[in-house]
Amino acid sequence: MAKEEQGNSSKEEFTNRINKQKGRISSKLIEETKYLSQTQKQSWNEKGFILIPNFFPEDKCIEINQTVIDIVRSMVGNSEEFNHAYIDQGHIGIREMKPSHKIENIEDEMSKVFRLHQTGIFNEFIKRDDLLNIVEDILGENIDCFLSQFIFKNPGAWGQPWHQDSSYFPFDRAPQVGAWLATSAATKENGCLVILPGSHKEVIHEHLPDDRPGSNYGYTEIKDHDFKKEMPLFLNTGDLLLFHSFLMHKSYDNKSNNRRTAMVYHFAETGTNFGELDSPTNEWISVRGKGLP
Ligand SMILES: O=C(O)CCC(=O)C(=O)O
Repeated sequence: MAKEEQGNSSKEEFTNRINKQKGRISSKLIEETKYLSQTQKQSWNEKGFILIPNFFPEDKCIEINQTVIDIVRSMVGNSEEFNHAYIDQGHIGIREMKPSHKIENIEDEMSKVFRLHQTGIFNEFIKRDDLLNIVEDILGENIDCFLSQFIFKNPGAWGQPWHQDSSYFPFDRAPQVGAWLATSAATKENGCLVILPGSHKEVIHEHLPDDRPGSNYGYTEIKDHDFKKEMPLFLNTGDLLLFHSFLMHKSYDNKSNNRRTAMVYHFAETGTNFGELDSPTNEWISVRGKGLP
């Protein structure tokens, strides 16, 4: 089988797996709250997200970006040959499929780094009380962080098409909470996130393979929906978006000459059952409540 056909067939297998979640519903609303303001509660229940401007200091965002670059340089330096994916020191690094027009260093060719939240500044972030208080009002007092990914959106990279994160999470309960921290400014030109407010109230839709040439493995797309009411989120460095895992979202292509970066975490209720075979990118760590040692 030609290399490209192999890629297509594994993309198809991946999409079939994703679509096992089709039709699931997560209509649970926040009722009692301890920490959220009335406006935040309403935003979550009606729109599926909470936006917190200026959540994390800019110098700490720069530190996150630099730490990931150091991880990537060491990861690729430790590897003997050109790879699409790298595994090193517990982290998983994935290269961008679509080559950037501006390559000087290995980080200019990367797409994502997973499994960062066990240590250092990445771990400090997920233990912040001001973050976990909000997550507690949504998920309850027993909380795990199960996924972390740093997203390099280098100049020329495609945006991720419309999707619902729960399509990736074949768990026994929902929702999960995504926390998308802008570690650089996110603009229309450099590929900001775009959401469809209120779409978290819908079921998981069918996701089809992203068939753009050079699109990343794992990108799938909702096509059976009207997205005219899309809302781009132009964010400053340090702004935080918390979003429901059923919320439809995508990101624009990076048409600028600069990298757009984000540190993204996902939280679930402790005790969530992930089925027989968990994704290798997941790593379950208790951050509050009964799962703590
Ligand atoms: O940051 C991006 O470009 C896309 C991120 C996204 O869609 C996600 O984290 O699910």
